[in-house]
Amino acid sequence: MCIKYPIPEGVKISYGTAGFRADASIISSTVFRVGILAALRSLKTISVIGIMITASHNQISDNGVKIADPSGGMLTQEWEPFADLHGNAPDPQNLVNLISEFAKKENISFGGDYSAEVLLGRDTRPSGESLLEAARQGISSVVGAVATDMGILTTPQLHWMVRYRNMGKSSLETDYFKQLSNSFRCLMDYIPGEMTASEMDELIVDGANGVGGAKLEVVRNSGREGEGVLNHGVGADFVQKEKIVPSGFGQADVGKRCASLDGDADQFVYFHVLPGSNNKIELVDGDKILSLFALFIKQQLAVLSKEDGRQVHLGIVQTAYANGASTDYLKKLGLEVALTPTGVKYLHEKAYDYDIGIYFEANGHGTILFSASFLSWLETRNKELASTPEVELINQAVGDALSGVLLVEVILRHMGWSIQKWSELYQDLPSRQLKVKVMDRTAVTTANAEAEVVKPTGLQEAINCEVAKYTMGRSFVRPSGTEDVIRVYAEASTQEEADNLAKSVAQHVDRFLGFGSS
Ligand code: G16
Repeated sequence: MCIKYPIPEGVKISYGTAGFRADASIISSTVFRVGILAALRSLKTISVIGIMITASHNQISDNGVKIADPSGGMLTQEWEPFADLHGNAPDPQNLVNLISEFAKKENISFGGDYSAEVLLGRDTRPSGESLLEAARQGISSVVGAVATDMGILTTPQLHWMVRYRNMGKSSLETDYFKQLSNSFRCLMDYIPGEMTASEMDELIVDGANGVGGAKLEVVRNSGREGEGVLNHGVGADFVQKEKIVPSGFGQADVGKRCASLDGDADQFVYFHVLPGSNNKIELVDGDKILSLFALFIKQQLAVLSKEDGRQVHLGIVQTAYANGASTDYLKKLGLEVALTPTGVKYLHEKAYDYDIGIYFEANGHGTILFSASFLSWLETRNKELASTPEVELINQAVGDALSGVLLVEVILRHMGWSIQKWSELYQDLPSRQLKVKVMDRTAVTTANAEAEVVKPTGLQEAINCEVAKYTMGRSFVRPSGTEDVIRVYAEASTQEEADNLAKSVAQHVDRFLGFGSS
């Protein structure tokens, strides 16, 4: 095997929250190896696999790679340890040995009747084209494997294409848009009555200067010439963490319904601009999107239960970042709430436990999953309608900002709610998120869905002491799986207290693991 992409001296990139991610200048060798891995996965599953070249919410100089499994979800967690070893295999001999050992263990045979097929997509990052080429070279180094370049796509579009290809359905980008727009129109048409002037208020979208912006016609921060830099002061991650307007928004937008997508359009949040010169916003984050979806589905299920007596197991999945007020609200609605570690790969898996599983991270990454048995029951029940637009609108493969925004718009219209009314569903507890640069983020290990630090010893006790000083205080720390930082989350009864708690916990993290700059 000819290895055109040797690993740069001293570089080790780990498989993280959503694949591999690093500065674009050092990641081509990893992407090449992921190409091989995806072809192996395709041979193993006798299905089409996807590779998405993106670093999502990270700065423009980073890039990365996500792998879509046959269902359209993330690569199975069982293969992550191999991905880690394989992605860092130093020399050609070592790589070949690893592959043959793994292929033997997994019963993967080369040169059989089935040829591996991998769909490739990339976002708008300048490094995307050459990294896509590295992936293609990796794929074609496996005998007979075929790489198909699907072009510049959002991450959820690529995942959707993989899912639909494996279902034997047409899976072009035009099919994706047709499905979303037809089901959106159909659901809007179901809603009785004329729209009032306030309901017809436009939605203003911030495209993060990324691929989501490029896919929309009317959008701010589209990423087109002169609009600004990807994820720089724009996008869902910035808006959710900083709680201020993204670039291109201001006082002229006070009160209007606005949505921000992230850099690869798999996360989204809503907001409205508050009056005053400090550009503050009222954030409607992933927790509130989840609560809106949960409330709506609960209402629809109550109708079904009355009409057909059908009991449906509805479950909610969140992470430790979920605002405490959202979890209280969902529990008060009588819903079952489960917590998993951060990463849609964990939430998605948990959501399969229910007939309908709704999962969202506070950062706006999530979707709704319907079980096969519930869907077949629904399809039989709705056979006179010949379709289930509520299901078709929702991307079952992965969180999808474009599909999610359309679903929010349908539900707000159905409820007759403004963004202000939605935002008042419950009052968020004030919170603050900080990042601390450390020498080695892997020195932090956690337990209990990331709510507790196990290592380094003594850090959890220090956090407990800080939390005890505040009313309704809560704080946790965890290593990011997408950036080289430790993330700190704190909430308390006032913003000042949440800020102070986050700051003092960040100081402890710095004292235990950092450079002593806090
Ligand atoms: C990825 C994951 C998300 C996660 C986010 C941040 O999103 O898919 O589940 O919340 O990273 O992860 P971390 O806190 O470990 O850095 P994306 O949109 O960046 O691919």
